[in-house]
Amino acid sequence: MLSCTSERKDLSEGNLKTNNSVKTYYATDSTNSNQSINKNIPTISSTKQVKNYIVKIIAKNPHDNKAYTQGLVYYKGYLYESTGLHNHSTLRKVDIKTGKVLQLIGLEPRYFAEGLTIYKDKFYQLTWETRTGFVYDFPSMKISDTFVYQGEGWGLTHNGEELIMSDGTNVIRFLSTEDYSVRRIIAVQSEGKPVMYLNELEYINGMIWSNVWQSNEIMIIDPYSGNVTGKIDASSLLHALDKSYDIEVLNGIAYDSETGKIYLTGKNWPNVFEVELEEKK
Ligand SMILES: [Ca+2]
Repeated sequence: MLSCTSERKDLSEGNLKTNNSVKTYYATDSTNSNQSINKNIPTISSTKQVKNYIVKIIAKNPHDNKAYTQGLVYYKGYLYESTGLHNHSTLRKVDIKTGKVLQLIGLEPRYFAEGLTIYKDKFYQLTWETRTGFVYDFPSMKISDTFVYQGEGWGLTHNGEELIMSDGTNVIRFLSTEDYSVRRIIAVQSEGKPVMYLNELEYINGMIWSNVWQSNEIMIIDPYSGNVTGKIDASSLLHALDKSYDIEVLNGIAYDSETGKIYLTGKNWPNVFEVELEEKK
C-alpha cells in the first residue's frame, strides 16, 4: 500500500512522461506600460533586465497541512483554496488568521482539482487531466456551470476581463469568460529561454505571477510579451515553516488588491505567509 507521501508524489501534475511532448513557444517583445498602485509591487518595466527579489515575512498563519494546494485566492476577507489529488480534491473557504476551514465542497474522486480564481462572484476551478472546469456560485459553492478546455489544467487567475490559465508548459492562455474560447496566448520566456512548468497563478498589479513547479521561484510575467521581468526567490519560507516534514512544493499565491497584501503557501504546508518583496542587490 502506498503511503500518503508516495501517493502524492506519484500523482503530482506534469509528470515527466508528458513533458517529453511539451511544446515550447516564443513570443515577440512588447512596449506596453502600466501604472503601479503600490511601489513595492512590480509593474511592467520598460527595461529588459530581470529584477530579482526575496520575500520578507510579515505574518505567518496556520494552514491545513493536508491541503494539497493547487489554487489560492483572496476574496472579501477570506482565503479560498482549491486542493488536488484524486479522492481528496476540494474547494474551500479558509479563515486567514486561524487557518480554519469554514466551508468545503468535495469533488468526485475522478477529478484532481487545480487552479482557482474568483471572477464576478463566481468561482472558477480547473482540473488536471479531465479537461473540465467547474463554475460555482459565490458564496454558496453550488456548481452552476462546467466548461471544457484542451490539454491539462494547472493554474488559473483573471485580469478583470479574461480568465488566465497555465497548463504546465511555458504557455499561458487568455480565455473568454463568456464561452471559454482562447482569445490569445503568450509564451513565457526569460532572457530568451522558455520558462516551463508554470503553475499556480495570480494577477497582481497588471502582471502575472506564476509559481514554477518543483522550484521555490515565482516568475513575474509581462502579460503582453510573455517576458519574465522579475524572479522571486521564496526559499526562505521553507525555513520558517512550523513543521517541514511531508511537505510538497511552493504553490499558492493570493493577493488582496485593496491592502496590497500578498499571501504565499505550498502543497501540504502548515503555514500561509503574508509577505512583501525586497529587491535582491
Ligand atoms: Ca492564485
